[in-house]
Amino acid sequence: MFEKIISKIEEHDSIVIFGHRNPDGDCYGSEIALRNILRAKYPTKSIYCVGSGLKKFYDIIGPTDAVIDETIVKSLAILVDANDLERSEDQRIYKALDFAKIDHHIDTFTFTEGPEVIDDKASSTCELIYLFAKENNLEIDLISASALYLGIMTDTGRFQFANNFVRMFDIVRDLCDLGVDPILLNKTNNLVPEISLDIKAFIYSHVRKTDDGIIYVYATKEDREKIGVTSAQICANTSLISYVAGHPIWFVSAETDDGGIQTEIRSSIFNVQEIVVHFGGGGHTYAAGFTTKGHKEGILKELLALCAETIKKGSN
Ligand SMILES: [Mn+2]
Repeated sequence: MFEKIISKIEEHDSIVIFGHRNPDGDCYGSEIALRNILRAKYPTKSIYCVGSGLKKFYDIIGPTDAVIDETIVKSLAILVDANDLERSEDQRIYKALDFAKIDHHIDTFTFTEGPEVIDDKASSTCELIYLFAKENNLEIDLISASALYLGIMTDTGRFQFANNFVRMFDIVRDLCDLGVDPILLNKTNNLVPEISLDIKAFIYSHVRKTDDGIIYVYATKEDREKIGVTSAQICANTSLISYVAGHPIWFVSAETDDGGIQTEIRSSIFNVQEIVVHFGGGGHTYAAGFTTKGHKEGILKELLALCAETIKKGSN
């Protein structure tokens, strides 16, 4: 499955791993695990990963690397957990010498720079990194195992969502066998900053509903500034308005600093990935997101109309 990726890796002496903006557990976990696994196999190559990572896990899983431009221009860039270069958090990816990609988002056919492995049936990119290691007989050390566990745990909503539960639990079992401490990782993941109380208070007091069955929250830039958080921090809270009976689609939108709108949308039964594609977004069938610019009221109206249409179509 990963033959083309491994031959690209063998071609290059310098490799930099990139992930998406607002990195989550799967993005950060994939980057760290892939870096460590490759470093162990190729001790003479220079191998790094970049991006802001998840600081609360640095004591357990460790930080990403500071990499200078001169390194990137002579490196193979491996993009993980993201559709295309545009979604990379570190936009210096465009300067790289060569490219490869490993991802589990629904293909948007926007990565054309090199070989890629996409499996949108995989629970997480971490699951794919695990399969990559197994296929190539690469050793998974304890930190990499912890990083992979983190990605699988978070991207599956704590083992709730998967296409192949047997494969997912087989992998998780093996990671536990390698010494992963699920209680520690879970506790660390649960830890939230005090400001999350203000975000929750805002979300719960600004819920809007439509007759079509949509539940949503819209935060203006002023709303956000009053709390002192980013649009990404607001949008990370879709689970607070999830699974309300009679409301099969829910989303959280927040105005960005540069005049755009960021949205994270979820559904229990409808394909919301098809909705976000209209706004240049991507993701998974039941969990997707986008950031777009334009006339704010117009975007919200269009988004609500597309959701209503999706519910109506699906209910017929
Ligand atoms: Mn992911």
